[in-house]
Amino acid sequence: LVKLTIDGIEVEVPKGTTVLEAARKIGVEIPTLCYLKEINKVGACRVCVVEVGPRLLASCTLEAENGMHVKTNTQKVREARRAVVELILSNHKRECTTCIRSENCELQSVSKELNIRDLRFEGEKTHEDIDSASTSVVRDPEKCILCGRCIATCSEVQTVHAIGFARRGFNTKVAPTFNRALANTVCVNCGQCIMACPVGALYEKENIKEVWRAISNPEKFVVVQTAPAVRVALGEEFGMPIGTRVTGKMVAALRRVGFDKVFDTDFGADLTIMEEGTELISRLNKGENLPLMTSCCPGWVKFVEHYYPEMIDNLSTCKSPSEMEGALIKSYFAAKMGIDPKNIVTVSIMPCVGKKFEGQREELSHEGMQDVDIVLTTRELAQMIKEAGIDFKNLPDEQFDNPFGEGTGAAVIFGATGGVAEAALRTVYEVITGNDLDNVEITAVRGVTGIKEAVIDLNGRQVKAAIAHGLSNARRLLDMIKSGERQYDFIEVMACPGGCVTGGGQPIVDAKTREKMDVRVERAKAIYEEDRHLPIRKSHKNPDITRIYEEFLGQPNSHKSHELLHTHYVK
Ligand code: HC0
Ligand code: SF4
Ligand code: SF4
Repeated sequence: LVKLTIDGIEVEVPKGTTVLEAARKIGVEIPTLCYLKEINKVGACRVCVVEVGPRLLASCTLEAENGMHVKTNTQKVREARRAVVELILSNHKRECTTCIRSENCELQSVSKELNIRDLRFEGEKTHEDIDSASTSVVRDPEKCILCGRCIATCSEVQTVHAIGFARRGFNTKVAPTFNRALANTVCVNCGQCIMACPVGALYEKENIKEVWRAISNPEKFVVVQTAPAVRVALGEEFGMPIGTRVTGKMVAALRRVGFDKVFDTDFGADLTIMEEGTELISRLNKGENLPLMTSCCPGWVKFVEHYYPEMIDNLSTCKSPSEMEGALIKSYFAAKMGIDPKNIVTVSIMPCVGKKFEGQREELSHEGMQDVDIVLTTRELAQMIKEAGIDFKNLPDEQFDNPFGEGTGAAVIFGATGGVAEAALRTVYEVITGNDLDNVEITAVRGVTGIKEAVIDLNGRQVKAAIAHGLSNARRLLDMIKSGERQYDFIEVMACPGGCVTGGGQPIVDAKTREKMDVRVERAKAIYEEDRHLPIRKSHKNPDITRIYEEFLGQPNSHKSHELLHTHYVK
């Protein structure tokens, strides 16, 4: 332990603690911008300066030492912080009222905290074009404050290295190499850079207008489905605490927004378990293309295509749950309703910006129609609800529509890392052994450890599963498999750390809040709570799933299933 004083208050902290962390411990607030817990700690922006003796030092990188006397609230400190922020603002495209991050901008909050009213350094500004070629991520360099949080996320957390600092001095900027458009790089569209950005320099490609247009077109039958993770985060956009479940209110809101049918992607998730579980059993029997790798995360699929093309055949041929459901809406459901599928618009509400890319992949279409036409993020849905003047917090709870409104507990846990594996194990175990699984909660695959493992005994055969979330962990896992250090039968990967609950399309949580709580854990708790509250917790026990096989698909992995629910990625 080391002992120091901050503003005259004595504080004892473990060695290695920074002055910033020590100050927060005793309730002394120090503003930050470039600092992002466990991801970016570079002391670059210097808004967190404190006075130590005669010197001003960045507290986010300053290690607490015995006998240190730190002052955080002196004239010199306040002036220095103000100067830093004024300089940033002098070269910032200040369109606060129309900015996508208005009211959720860390630069705005810091300026307000420091009472910045007029700028002393108004001068030349850098001019850069907006890069909006990507299906998922838009970059506006004129709003970038060069904090480096997105770069650290892309490089360290995701090991994708799609963006970096380019040029020097006044002209420094964050960009892909050779200043290419993000769409033409190795970017996997995970959107984690958006979650790290304190300002409006990175944001999702908005598709709200297309959805309003479809809804107001009387020719179009507009069907919406919502991913598992959306229901545990949407409430945050309306001021509810992190980890609040709002499933029923979300359904009510979607009806009031004007969708003709409100379906649950959970149905697609249960279907995925039937198809992927059957695929796993068949690969285990043949000993082919093992480990079977999940293919429901578009960020992960693209990562494999770029970095591990030799393992593409290990990917499951299953389309993602939302794509499967889209395909069924335009075939089974359209026929049932007597609607020409060309007049159906399928909208997916996802916690993800990569799903926007997925939606447009030609591998995920059928008879010239995309399975999913438009993908909106959780944030975009919240925006639509606000535009529609809906009082979200006071909505009643409503139920999803049939025939794709029934999902099990196994489906809802897809939204947290380990969930797909747990759901698959619940079903595969019962199908193969013929025994009932008494305890459906497979805790070994839960939690935020980077790589998790589980072994399950299937009639004497030990089936080994591994789960990774965050692409740096996925990379470690694949490298261990390639080197022969580890062997598995099944692996689940989600590109986003924590899985979809903390996907790139979810409500953005500022650095200060991220310091105090693990958002992944809080939202996952809500997901597991939803699972516990559902009457059916195994995909193969979903009566709507049984019905669609009886009425339409035949068996899992049948010819019809292959035509509609499976795809193939090529090198
Ligand atoms: Fe996910 Fe999904 S669980 S990818 O993370 O598999 O986006 O929530 O919708 O499709 O179900 C995201 C979340 C989904 C899909 C499901 C899967
Ligand atoms: Fe990197 Fe993901 Fe952002 Fe692409 S979307 S630049 S891969 S963090
Ligand atoms: Fe999208 Fe989920 Fe994959 Fe993140 S983990 S890229 S949110 S599917």
